[in-house]
Amino acid sequence: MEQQISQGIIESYFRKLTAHLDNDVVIAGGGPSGLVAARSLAQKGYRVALFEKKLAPGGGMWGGAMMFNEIIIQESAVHILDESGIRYRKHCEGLYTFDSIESTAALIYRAVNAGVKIFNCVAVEDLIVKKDRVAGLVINWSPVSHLHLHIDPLMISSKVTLDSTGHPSELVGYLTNKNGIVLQTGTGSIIGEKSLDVETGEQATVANTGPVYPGLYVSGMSANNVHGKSRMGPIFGGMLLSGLKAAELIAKELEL
Ligand code: 48F
Repeated sequence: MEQQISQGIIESYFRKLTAHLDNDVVIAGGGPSGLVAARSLAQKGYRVALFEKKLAPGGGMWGGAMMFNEIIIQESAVHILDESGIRYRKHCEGLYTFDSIESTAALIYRAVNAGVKIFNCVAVEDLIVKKDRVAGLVINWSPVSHLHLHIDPLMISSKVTLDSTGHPSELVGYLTNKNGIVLQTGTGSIIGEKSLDVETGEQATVANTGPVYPGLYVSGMSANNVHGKSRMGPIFGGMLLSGLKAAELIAKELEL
């Protein structure tokens, strides 16, 4: 019995991992924008793997604002809650509240149920860059970097990569710090996010979602950090809409 339990877990995990050594899309970071993008791409029929360095995907959603586990969303993004089966209530004209636990769990479930394979506790520590194009991820177990263990990583190939690592834009950082390249923003480095402004931050999150280098897209707060736009605090419509936009743009590139 004990041997069968171990064998079942090891075999099914490695079946899953082996099936995702090569992908249409790899996503780094399982916050709201990454989860929505992942689900939408899987629903369109693409092979999608998402790598999340923490034990639980969900990023900045679980804690709501200052650990008050409620989130605000604007009218224009409510349709994503409807599609995900997340309940909400009207707070005032144009703004709705919803439970951060129900919604985070729902976004994770919907992504996996649509066919996304999520690998948690796995940190993306670098990119594969070939012939001036990002061609996938370099990954390692998160505890390896926490414990500063000197252990080489593994590689995951992909046609397109999405940086949805939130505020630090970790993938774009690896690309610019190591390769001396110029991003499609016209700069050779991340500009860095500005202080909080809800309206411009929300608008910029969606506007700046897109490619920043051949093979590499940004979504969510990563997009604002790369382009030097404002943070917006605990309003999440822009994050969800950014995920949808990233999926649409990536699907368009993959169709070509
Ligand atoms: O930060 P996060 O939730 O990203 P997002 O989709 O949403 C931002 C909002 O949560 C909030 C906000 C809204 O007003 O400003 O901050 O842009 O999720 C990012 C996820 O990426 C993971 C991280 O643990 C988190 O779950 N992550 C970060 N770096 C890595 C990573 C990495 N190198 N490898 C794997 N996962």
